Amino acid sequence: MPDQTLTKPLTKNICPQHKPPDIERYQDNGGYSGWRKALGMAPEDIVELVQKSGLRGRGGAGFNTGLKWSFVPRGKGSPSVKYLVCNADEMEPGTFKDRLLMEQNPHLLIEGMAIAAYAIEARTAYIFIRGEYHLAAVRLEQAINEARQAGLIGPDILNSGYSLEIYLHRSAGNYICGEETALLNALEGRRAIPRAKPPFPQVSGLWGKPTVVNNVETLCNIPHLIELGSEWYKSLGRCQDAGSKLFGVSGKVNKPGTWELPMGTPIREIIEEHAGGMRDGLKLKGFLPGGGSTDFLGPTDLDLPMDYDAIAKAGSRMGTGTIIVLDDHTCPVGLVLNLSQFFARESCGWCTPCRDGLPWVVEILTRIENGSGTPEDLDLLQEQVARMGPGNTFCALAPGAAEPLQSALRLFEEDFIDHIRKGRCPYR
Ligand code: L3W
Repeated sequence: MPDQTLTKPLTKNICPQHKPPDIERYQDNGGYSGWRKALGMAPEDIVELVQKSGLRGRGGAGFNTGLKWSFVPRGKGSPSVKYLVCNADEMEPGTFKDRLLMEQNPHLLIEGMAIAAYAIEARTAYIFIRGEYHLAAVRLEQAINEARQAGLIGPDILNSGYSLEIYLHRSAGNYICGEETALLNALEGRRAIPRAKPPFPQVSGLWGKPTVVNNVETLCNIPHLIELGSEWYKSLGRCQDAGSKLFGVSGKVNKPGTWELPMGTPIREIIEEHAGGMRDGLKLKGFLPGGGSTDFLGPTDLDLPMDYDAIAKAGSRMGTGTIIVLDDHTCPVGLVLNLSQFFARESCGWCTPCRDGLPWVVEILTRIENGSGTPEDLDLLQEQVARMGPGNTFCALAPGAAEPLQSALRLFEEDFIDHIRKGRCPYR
């Protein structure tokens, strides 16, 4: 059995309401030992170890992290300049997990970035952070300075011959900046619109150079994984997916929050035990398992484990792992309208289905919610869902925005019809 204190490797140093550990306390608790170990390993071996561990990207898509790193060209004839970018533009509705890590354990992210950059042979790394995350930015700047002063980043790290600079870049602010290629455009000072893929950033990314973009939580998994190995990491999960995960719950539960739990923890356990169950008198009507751009699931799905494949099999996505609970006193039409307003406002306007489709969806949903909707509006919404689907847009924003809408139309059809029939919102 792994050391009990390390079954929660990401949040082990976190004490809410307190300052994060400075570099001394972080190192006293074993911090930077993963980085010291990594510096004695061949970069290719680190990539192989991470790939074997089964770590999947925690930003929403769940792509195998080591596999992503393995696409970066290396060896003779490969570009000498490569980049690592940490995606800290956390803005998915209902998602507040990366902020916790950055504010409360910034050195863990710096250490994970150092190892990842070394593994892909990058000598420059950026943290692209959401503009509103002021406290996290201040604490990260401080951690970067401390790590540089301690010789753990900067030139010729610990006499290894390897050098790395880490820069913090504050986003000007827009959800689309979190899409990896729009993020790269923003970093280059261009308009933040997504690029066509392929080529994927691992081959042609920032300024056309090989670039790996990883989410904050993904990178925070790396130090312990390197220190304790892939078998240890796999053993943390309660399912075929490896590791621990920050799961969150928002909505009308008793204790909304974020907790580090084994991958594969059943949804019921997360909502009932960790989030304290539904508030008095309310019943769970449905939930979005992984942020605002995932499909609704219903009460019969509560015993599913939170793992990528199980949730996909049930018709949704684990996304960021942050559950939004819908109770039986909250209007599902209003909830989907609220999400659609967000996605419409945050669209970059590059593709027609997103730029024009989302405001149209908002218009129709507003009509229905206000009591002037017609049965034809439901057909119009279905048409929009089809137009915004995968393959019709440059990036996942519109297809993601379509997910809660399409599943709400199916699971809560009666509610939509009731609004139209009664000519008002029955929840008001
Ligand atoms: C090489 C291939 N690389 C995929 C890489 C790709 C990227 C990663 C995931 O959207 C989701 C989205 C949101 N060769 C590759 C390849 N890659 N195929 O793998 O790629 P992809 O395309 O599956 O997803 P994505 O476009 O990165 C991310 C969802 O996350 N989401 C949003 C979260 C938002 C936040 C936030 O606010 N910070 O986390 C929530 O569910 O809808 O589906 O690196 O290069 N053949």
